Amino acid sequence: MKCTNDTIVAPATPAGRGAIHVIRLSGPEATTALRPFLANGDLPLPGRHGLRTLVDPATRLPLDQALVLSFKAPHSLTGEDVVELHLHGSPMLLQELLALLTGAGLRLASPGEFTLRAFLNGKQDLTRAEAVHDLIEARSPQALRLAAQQLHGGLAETISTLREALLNTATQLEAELDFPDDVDQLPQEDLARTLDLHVTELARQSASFNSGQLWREGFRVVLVGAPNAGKSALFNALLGTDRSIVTTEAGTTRDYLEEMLPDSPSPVVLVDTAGLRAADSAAEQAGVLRSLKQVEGASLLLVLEDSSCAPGPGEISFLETLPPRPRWHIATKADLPLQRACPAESLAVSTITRAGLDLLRQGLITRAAEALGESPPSGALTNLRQLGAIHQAQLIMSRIQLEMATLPRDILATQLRAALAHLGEVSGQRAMSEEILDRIFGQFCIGK
Ligand SMILES: Nc1nc2c(ncn2[C@@H]2O[C@H](COP(=O)(O)OP(=O)(O)OP(=O)(O)O)[C@@H](O)[C@H]2O)c(=O)[nH]1
Ligand SMILES: [Mg+2]
Repeated sequence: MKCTNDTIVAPATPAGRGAIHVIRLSGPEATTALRPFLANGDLPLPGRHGLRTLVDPATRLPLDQALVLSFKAPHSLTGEDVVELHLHGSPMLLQELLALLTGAGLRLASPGEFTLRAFLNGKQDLTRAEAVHDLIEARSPQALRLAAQQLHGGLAETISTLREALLNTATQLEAELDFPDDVDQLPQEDLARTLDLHVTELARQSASFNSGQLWREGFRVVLVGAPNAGKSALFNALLGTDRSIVTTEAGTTRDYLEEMLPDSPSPVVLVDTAGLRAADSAAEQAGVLRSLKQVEGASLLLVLEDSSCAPGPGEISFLETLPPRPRWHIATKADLPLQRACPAESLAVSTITRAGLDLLRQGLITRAAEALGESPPSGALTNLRQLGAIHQAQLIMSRIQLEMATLPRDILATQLRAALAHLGEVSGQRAMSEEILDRIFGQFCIGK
């Protein structure tokens, strides 16, 4: 069990030379532990900052002139006593000071531990904590906007509205049971209508995951086709770099590669995959399985066919059995003589003459923009953890809906409470296991 009431310390800025480095301390001993490091021993008042000379406590030799910020519990980021040291951006100084602080009894924080404490101390719900992580990790302006909206409480509010509605129904049923003389029983048809509304709202919320993912991860364009169809060459041509290996040998690409389409106003992620065929070797088979996994998560499939040769054995049937995803047929190697009848709607491209490449690039950008829409979806789910919790609530609600006529109302009320608990997991209102919290906060960087 991780200790949550000791005092932790960590750098809050990336390592390396720069203008400043920030070190954070949080916990009951934050101010006491720092005092020996101050030349004249005085900290700025809580909520204030001040320039201080930092010294080595043993030798009293100066270490740096630092801006010191002090916060008193509960009025701080973590809800605990917090001190921030804004130092000059020297990696050597950072290393030395951290060694002295940990030597003085402070514990080096684990990744995300400051945010975990903020969550445990009720300063931030889980959706906002996850938004901080998404904000830091954002790879596109769209991902940044979505994270900012979630940080502002977009998802937390939506979940709270959903919970409120379910809670009203649960409370009505419980009141009927507890005070049968004072509270009228909700007619069966009204209850059915209310449950329908809850189920519809939950379905809407779970569907919001797709648009949330699009804004967070980008529009995923997966290049698929037989070995040697020209996927890696096209991937490189769209990126403008030699990112993927291209050879005349069939079966060159084994693992998938992904990169953002450069200079695209909407986030487009290009994914190069291993060629699809009934592979002989275990390594190639594993590559094919990975390609199929990528197909599952695709926003759009670019289905490539080499127009300069006849289809290989089983090639077309392999492509036809791919899961249903929006697709765009591409006839590759358009600079060579045509040797096969590609689908009529195919776009002919060549990485040698660059024919069709601008059209393809523009088409991808347009499709991505259409899929994403103008503004970030309000209150959308953005990760699988949140989606899992909503799915659990949906499962229970669908069962209640089906069995409503036969289930006694006290059981209905208990089931509604169970669905409510799952909704509470989204923003962390329900007690969470240490394992789940570790999984969430362990993705953060140290010092966050
Ligand atoms: N003439 C011509 N050759 C091309 C074109 N695109 C790719 N090639 C050639 O086709 C061969 C296979 O290209 P790759 O891009 O490696 O094919 P792939 O689909 O990635 O193949 P795997 O990784 O084995 O699945 C290479 O020799 C390329 O140089 C093109 O537009 N025109
Ligand atoms: Mg390849």
